[in-house]
Amino acid sequence: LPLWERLKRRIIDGELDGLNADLDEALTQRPALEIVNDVLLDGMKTVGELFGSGQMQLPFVLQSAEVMKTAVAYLEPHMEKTEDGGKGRIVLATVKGDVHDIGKNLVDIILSNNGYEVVNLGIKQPMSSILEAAKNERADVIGMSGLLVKSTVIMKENLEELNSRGLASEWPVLLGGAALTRAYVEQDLAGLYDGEVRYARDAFEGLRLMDAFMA
Ligand code: B1M
Repeated sequence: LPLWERLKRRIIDGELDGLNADLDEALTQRPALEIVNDVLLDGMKTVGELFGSGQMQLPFVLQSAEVMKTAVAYLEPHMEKTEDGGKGRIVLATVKGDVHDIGKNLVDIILSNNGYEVVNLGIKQPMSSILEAAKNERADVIGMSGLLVKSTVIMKENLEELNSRGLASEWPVLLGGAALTRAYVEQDLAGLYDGEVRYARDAFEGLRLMDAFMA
């Protein structure tokens, strides 16, 4: 198989052997971020489709996710960085009940490489932990990720909690993850949240929105 097809296949098949050699070759031809976005994420998309249609079982999805994570970790040192980390600080978490963290961790990488400090709390984070970290770390923004449909409901509850504690004006909120839609966030959730809440389709939109929040 040609290199790009082979890399994509590695994600789909969960095949770690020889991954680094292929990534080294890829790095001689394209920037690290492009390899992630155009090749590896394309593989994850196929995994999602196969799983969704019942053609792939969960343990294999887990293997694909491991290869994806390994590849991103290998490529990260090759990604462009701006030197200054002082543009602002975001507390980032996958919401309660949700273990999906590949997208969240990509957001972490893109923001960290572009001048933001990221306090990455990990997965399955209840609002109490997110709030505590936002306070203790003096965060400028709260970022929540979630891929399950039920996570979209959790996000709504979290915003309602910020409202009811009178904290909505403290933190603009950035939301992302495959189960969300722009309309749900920018119409439904924005309508109920007393502060600012925005939807990021991908990590780059997340970066643009951070820049806008901090402007
Ligand atoms: Co799960 N899973 N999974 N899974 N999984 C989905 C989400 C699903 C759509 C698959 C499907 O059915 N087609 C489906 C959800 C269905 C639904 O809710 N309606 C699903 C399911 C059902 C489940 C389980 C319930 C399966 C089960 O146990 N029976 C279970 C849930 C466990 C739980 O959370 N409690 C489960 C488990 C898993 C694995 C552990 C095996 C693994 C996750 C491993 C890991 O993350 N460490 C996994 C995976 C890999 C997927 C799919 C295949 C791929 C997700 C992914 O990593 N995509 C996924 C299919 C899909 O998404 N269509 C699926 C790549 C990643 C880069 O994209 O996270 O969307 P994403 O991030 C994007 C943007 O969304 C955005 O930026 C990123 C790109 O730049 N973004 C943000 C994300 N967060 C952001 C935050 C921001 C800004 C942007 O600011 C704060």
